[in-house]
Amino acid sequence: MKTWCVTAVLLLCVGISVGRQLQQGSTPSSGGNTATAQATATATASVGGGQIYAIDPWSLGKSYAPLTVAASSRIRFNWNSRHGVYRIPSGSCPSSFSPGNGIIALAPASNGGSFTTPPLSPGVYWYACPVPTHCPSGMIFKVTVV
Ligand SMILES: [Cu+2]
Repeated sequence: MKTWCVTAVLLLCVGISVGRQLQQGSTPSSGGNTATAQATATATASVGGGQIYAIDPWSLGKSYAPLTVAASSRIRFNWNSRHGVYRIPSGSCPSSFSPGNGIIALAPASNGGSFTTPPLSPGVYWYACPVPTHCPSGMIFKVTVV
């Protein structure tokens, strides 16, 4: 069930409009043959001075707009079919999701699941699904913590 917090959406729109300009060439063309829904993280809760931003669902068939959040925010991924969450070192999908060299297995692929990051320190974080073809298909998400 999606409950859209109007305030959060308004705040996110600012970040999204900036983020779109920075997005790396993944905008579907009007003649494209894949239906890609732009998904936005929604602030769902406030915990310990930081907010939790939900990616729900973390799934194929969507692209995830870059998000800028305050320090101590957390990101929560919820998925229903076979997905997982890895941290990767850049916006390039790795050819292999073998841990090491900046690739961190946060939540290995599973049939449905949820993963919430710890409170994030300032920096740039790239998250991706490790299931083959999912990252280049759009399951990659940039978070900038300021
Ligand atoms: Cu996936």
